[in-house]
Amino acid sequence: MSINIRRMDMNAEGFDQQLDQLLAWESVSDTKVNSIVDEVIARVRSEGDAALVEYTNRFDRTSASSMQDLELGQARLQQALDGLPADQREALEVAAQRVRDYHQRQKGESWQYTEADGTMLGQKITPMDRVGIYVPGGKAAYPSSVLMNAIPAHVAGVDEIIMVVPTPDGVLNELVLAAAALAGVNRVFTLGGAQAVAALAYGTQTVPRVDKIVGPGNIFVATAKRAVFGTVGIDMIAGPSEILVICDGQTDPDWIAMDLFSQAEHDEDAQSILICPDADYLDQVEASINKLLPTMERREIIEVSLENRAALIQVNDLEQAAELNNRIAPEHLELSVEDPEALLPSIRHAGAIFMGRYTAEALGDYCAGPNHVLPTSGTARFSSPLGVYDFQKRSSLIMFSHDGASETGKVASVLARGESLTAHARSAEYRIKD
Ligand code: HSO
Ligand code: ZN
Repeated sequence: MSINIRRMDMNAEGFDQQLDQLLAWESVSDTKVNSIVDEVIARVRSEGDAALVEYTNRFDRTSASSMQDLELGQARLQQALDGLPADQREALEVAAQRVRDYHQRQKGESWQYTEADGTMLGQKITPMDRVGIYVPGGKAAYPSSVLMNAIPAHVAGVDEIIMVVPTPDGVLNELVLAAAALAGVNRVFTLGGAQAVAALAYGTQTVPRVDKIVGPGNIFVATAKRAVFGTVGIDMIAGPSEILVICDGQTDPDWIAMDLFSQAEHDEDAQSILICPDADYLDQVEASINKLLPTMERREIIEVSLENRAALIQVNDLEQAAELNNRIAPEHLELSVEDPEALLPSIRHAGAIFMGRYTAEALGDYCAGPNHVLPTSGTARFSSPLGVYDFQKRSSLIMFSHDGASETGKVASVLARGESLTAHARSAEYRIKD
């Protein structure tokens, strides 16, 4: 039995409408979830640790008697790292090192310059004091995401990185703890859901309040992050994974089918799109999909994802493929073509661009080096991968010499009087030389 995948032709009538339908996805906002989350946040704010212990015992079926039972020390993280099979430990270490090397290059530097009259202007970069990293529990617990969220914060110079991870039924994920040990996480609390987000945002007797919360989570976590935004910073609210492949029709179709599966297996809402100028090649990839699907462990998820949200799209040429990519602005773009560098100037919007037939997107998810936390749902039009810059902030520096204060003060005085703000004007005028 073959599965049903949408076929589209960019030059056919009605394409624009079909494309809108294909891309339609809205993050769910549920009034019932909102009211539960509001109540959880309010109770954590007013009762602190006691509410955290109660919610955790209830939602995660644990039997903690105090917050002491919900914190893991550094020794426990190190124990997880030491207990890993050698191949897993080595892979995790290589990945952590590659991610660190890449992110080192993103560090922003402070700068300043001096004008002729001695006035100095500049920009000072300061890392955040403390950040919180949310790591989902259960089946969506990805050690790679611990590395991708914590390492940029560590490289930025954040003083304290606090991780929260739910442990349903008290079950700990050893790989997640090992990744935390490698990534420079300072404290770990086995908390999850809206209560963990509230604890990080407002602080409790035991959990210190942070300046920013990053990391993916379920609808309760996403709703709680939205609710505390403003009190703390948050990263983007991620939508389902997406992959868009532009292929010239010369790559082994099995490779492309598997690349599409690799994002489809994340969840039923994930989106996989292939664009190619060669209709026969689209047939070949479809045949590969049907051949390989029965061999996949997560075939049920892949099948739903492909039937609901995948598309095989024919275009005239690679330039038209690039134009379509720019309308979609995908999270991940694979340029599976002979000369990806020639096509690169035409690509304007994508979270990450994987160039050439050998560059499987999956490598980027784990160990290429760049971050795998990327803008989804078309937001690559205006936002960027998670990076060191998300954990640093900028302060402006201004220092006038007496000459500078006098000259520039005259300008300020005129503008202030134009706004009828006399204190501003006089404050500047005091410093004008006679
Ligand atoms: N592709 C996901 C990240 C990930 N993949 C983690 C495997 N593990 C982000 O879109
Ligand atoms: Zn992935």
